Amino acid sequence: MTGSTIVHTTTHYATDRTRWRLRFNQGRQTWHYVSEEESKANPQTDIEKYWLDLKLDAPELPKATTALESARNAFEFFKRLQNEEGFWAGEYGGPMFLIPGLVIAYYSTSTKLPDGWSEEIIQYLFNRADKQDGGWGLHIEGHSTVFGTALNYIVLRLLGVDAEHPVCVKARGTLHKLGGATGSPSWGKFWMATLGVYDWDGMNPVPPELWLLPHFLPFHPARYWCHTRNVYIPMSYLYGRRATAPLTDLTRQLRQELYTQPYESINWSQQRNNICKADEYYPHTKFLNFLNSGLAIVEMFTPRVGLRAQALKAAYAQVKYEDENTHYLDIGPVNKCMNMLAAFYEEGKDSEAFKKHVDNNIDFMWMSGGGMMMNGTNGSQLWDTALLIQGVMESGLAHEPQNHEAMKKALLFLDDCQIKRNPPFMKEGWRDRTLGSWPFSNRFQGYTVSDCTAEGLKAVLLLQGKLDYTEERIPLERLKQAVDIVLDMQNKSGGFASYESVRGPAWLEWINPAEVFGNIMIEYCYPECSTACVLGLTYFREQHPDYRRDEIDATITRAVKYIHSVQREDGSWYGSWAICFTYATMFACESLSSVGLSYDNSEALRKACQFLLSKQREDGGWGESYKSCEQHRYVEHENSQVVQTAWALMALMAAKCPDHTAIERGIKLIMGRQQKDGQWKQEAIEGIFNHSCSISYPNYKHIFTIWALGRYANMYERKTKQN
Ligand code: LAN
Repeated sequence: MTGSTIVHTTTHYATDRTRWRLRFNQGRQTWHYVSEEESKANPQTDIEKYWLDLKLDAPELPKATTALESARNAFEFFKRLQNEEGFWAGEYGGPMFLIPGLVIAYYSTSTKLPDGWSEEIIQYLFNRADKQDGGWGLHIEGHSTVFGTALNYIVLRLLGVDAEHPVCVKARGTLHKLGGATGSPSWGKFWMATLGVYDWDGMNPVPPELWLLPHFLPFHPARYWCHTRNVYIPMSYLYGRRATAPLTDLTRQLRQELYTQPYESINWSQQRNNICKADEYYPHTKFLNFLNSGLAIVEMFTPRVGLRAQALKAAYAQVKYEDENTHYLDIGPVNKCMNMLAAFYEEGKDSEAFKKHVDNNIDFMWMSGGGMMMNGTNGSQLWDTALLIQGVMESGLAHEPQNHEAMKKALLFLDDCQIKRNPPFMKEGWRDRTLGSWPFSNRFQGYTVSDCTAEGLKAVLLLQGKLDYTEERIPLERLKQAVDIVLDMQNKSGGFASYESVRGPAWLEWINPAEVFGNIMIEYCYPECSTACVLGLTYFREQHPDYRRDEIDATITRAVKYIHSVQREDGSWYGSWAICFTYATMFACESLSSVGLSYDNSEALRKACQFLLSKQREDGGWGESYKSCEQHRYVEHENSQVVQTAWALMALMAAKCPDHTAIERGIKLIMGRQQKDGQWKQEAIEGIFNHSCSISYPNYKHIFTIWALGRYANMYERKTKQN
């Protein structure tokens, strides 16, 4: 195998942007680089032009003078981006550690990238290199790290960019200043080891034997957070068999380019715990280091037969369950690429499994005006669509005739997107039920998420129950299934976690080996997820008061108690899935308000309002930096942000904060930033995960603005509420 022949070498790092097409198929969203003839035959749609930053002919709208008019203009624009299946597609980039897994997996398996990918991935990395030092970070807004810089440097080189290209020279300089690739966090060490440019002895062991342990042990991997568990399954398999791509001229060169000393002179076993300070967010505990030292000794004497062979079988069986349970999409892009590599080593290049993996990678790739990225999931279809519907409903816009079609189409999508089966390998793969739930993206990926199920349920209840022009697409039986799922997911604390209920003890975090993320070992409860569940159940109870009534009542009470219990001294809530205190405080206020609490009768809501009001800026807006999530304290962004202003306003209005002037100033800021065609421009990144990594929710600038403006219109501009 000669690596250099597989991914075609590129000299022009761009494609003809007018030839990209976005296709939809039952919730899947995939970009294709089509031929010139095909491109001519099918002109680009507004959706494609919008996401590619090409000019789109959205007309200028009459200037909005009220919040309602502003929301109406916004939806006029945003409707253009709804597709024929009824959902809103979108970019979901941000993390900078995803593309490397993909490109390394393609290179290691001599698989050719589809047309246009190579050029546009290079484009993306060129655009995202730090303007000052030329490196890359953990995510697009982060400082340069070894993880980001070493791995993305490798990507450029594997895709054919010359080592002496100015972008590579600059990035390499930064990598060396940071101490070279030996200081990479463990996930980077892993990918480099599979490529053959880092020695497996320099990696802390990830023994596949973990899968042979009895389940009653509190540290059994089935108890980990499903994302973490699904990353360590294929990682343990590939580690356990030291799966390494054959050396090529290029990887030989990389061995010399990535380090500050000759490759041959590196003392690998000393690199296991060498993590560059710029990368480290969650340092190893002493306990983990102690454990790893022991495991490293055991590893030296572990033969590749006997127990290890059995363990590899057990680990690969788990890879297979995950693949089969998710139509080979997998829970996320990290395990997707690892499972693809595992399938290659275990089943071979011609296997069905490997081919399915290759075919489905396209679901994660997103083409943008700045090049091609890998999304954090295979999209945010359900999430964005369900939230938007609620904004449009609350604003009353859903009743206006020009919006009926859009609402009907959205309902079709919600119908399609609900998961209608349990995972085929549920028990074996340690999965929970999925029948009746809604996922974050589409039903093929098929993981239940607590709040996505609840938001999907809310959206359906609104569309089917509150509009006189929609038909009942989703029968009560299926709504009950969703309620069953939600009821099952509550934890002892009363709170709701993300994908599953909490399965393992909190001390498992002591063995968090990932260095760059916090709180990843087990599920935790979140005010955001808990709120969605409270409201989902509340909406359902209102329309169907008899089904599991006592349990629903009790669940809501316990969840609200949980939300009260995690309010901070200053009146805020810490947000885990978007930035940060502003986001979670909005959710918490919604919960409390849904049980009849308000500024007048709740100390918690008064404190929440005071907190938010204390953060309002001169210009009337709010702006929080992603650093809040890292540092667990409110950190101001340089500028106020439309999205966060909308969140703060939604919270204040939910709490019935009496300070109308403050709310009005916020609304003015949002309206003032609206463009003539009704849209808002992209500002800072909105989302976060694992306390350290930001992620984009570009549709939020339309969804939450419409929602906040709509709420304002109802509370202050309209005499009577319409819904
Ligand atoms: C997501 C995206 C959506 C998000 C919400 C629904 C918004 C949230 O309320 C619950 C948690 C969830 C589902 C979530 C969990 C973690 C994800 C999947 C992500 C932030 C998107 C990317 C991230 C995933 C872990 C990225 C891959 C990285 C690893 C550490 C494996």
